[in-house]
Amino acid sequence: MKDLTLTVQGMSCGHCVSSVEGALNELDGVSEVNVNLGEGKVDVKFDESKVTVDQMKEAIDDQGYDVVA
Ligand SMILES: [Cu+2]
Repeated sequence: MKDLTLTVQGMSCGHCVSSVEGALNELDGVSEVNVNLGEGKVDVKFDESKVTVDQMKEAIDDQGYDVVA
């Protein structure tokens, strides 16, 4: 299990938080998602053998938000 913090731009309200959380939780291998709206940070706990960082970035991107780091 690995921890990662992504910096995401464009999240502005609770709806954005649930969109990002929902998209990440749908991925097999993601076990925990925590969005910090004020800081624009997304903490994820995931299984490296099941899901890649790129897949998680893409899932966030698909919701209309930019992963900048
Ligand atoms: Cu929003």
